[in-house]
Amino acid sequence: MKKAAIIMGSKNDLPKLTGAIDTFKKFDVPCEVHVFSAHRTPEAAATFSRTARENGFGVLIAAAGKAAHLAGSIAANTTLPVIGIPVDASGLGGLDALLSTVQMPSGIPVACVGIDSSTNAALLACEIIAVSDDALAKKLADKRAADSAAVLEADKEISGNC
Ligand code: RP5
Repeated sequence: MKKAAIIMGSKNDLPKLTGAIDTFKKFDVPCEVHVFSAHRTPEAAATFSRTARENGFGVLIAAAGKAAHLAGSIAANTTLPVIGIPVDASGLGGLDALLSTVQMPSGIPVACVGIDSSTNAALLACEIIAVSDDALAKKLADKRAADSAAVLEADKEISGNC
C-alpha cells in the first residue's frame, strides 16, 4: 500500500492534526508525520516533495496556518495529490490560511478541506489510496454505514413533537 504523509508548517500545528493521525491508524494506512515550513525550511520541504513518489508515498497532506503556502509549495514539487488543511493559528480564525490554501493558481492543484478539518483530510487521503486498494475501500464503506446507523439511532432517541 502507498504511504500517506502529514506535513505541518510548525510543531505548534500538531494538536490540530490528531484527527488525521488517528484516522490513518484506524484504517491501517501507513503514514509519516513531518515538520517542514514553506518559509523557514523551504529546501527541506522541496526535497521531501520531489522525492515523495519514489519514496513510496501516494498522497500528501500539508497543514499550515497564517499565510499558508505550505500545501501549494509542496504541490509545486510533486504530481502526487496534495490535500491542504488550513490551520487556525492567528486572530483571523483560520480564514487567512483557508484563502491561502484554496486559491491556487491554475496548473498546481491543492485539494483543500475545511479549517482544522484534519479528520476529513485523512479520510480523503484514504479514499485516494483506496482507488487501487479494494480492502481499504471496503473499510471506508463500512465506516460510512456505521456513521449512517449512528445518525438513524440519534433520530430515534431525539425525534418527537416539539
Ligand atoms: C505556519 O505559521 C505554521 O503552519 C503555523 O500554523 C503558523 C505559526 O507558526 P509558529 O510561529 O507557531 O511556529 O507556518
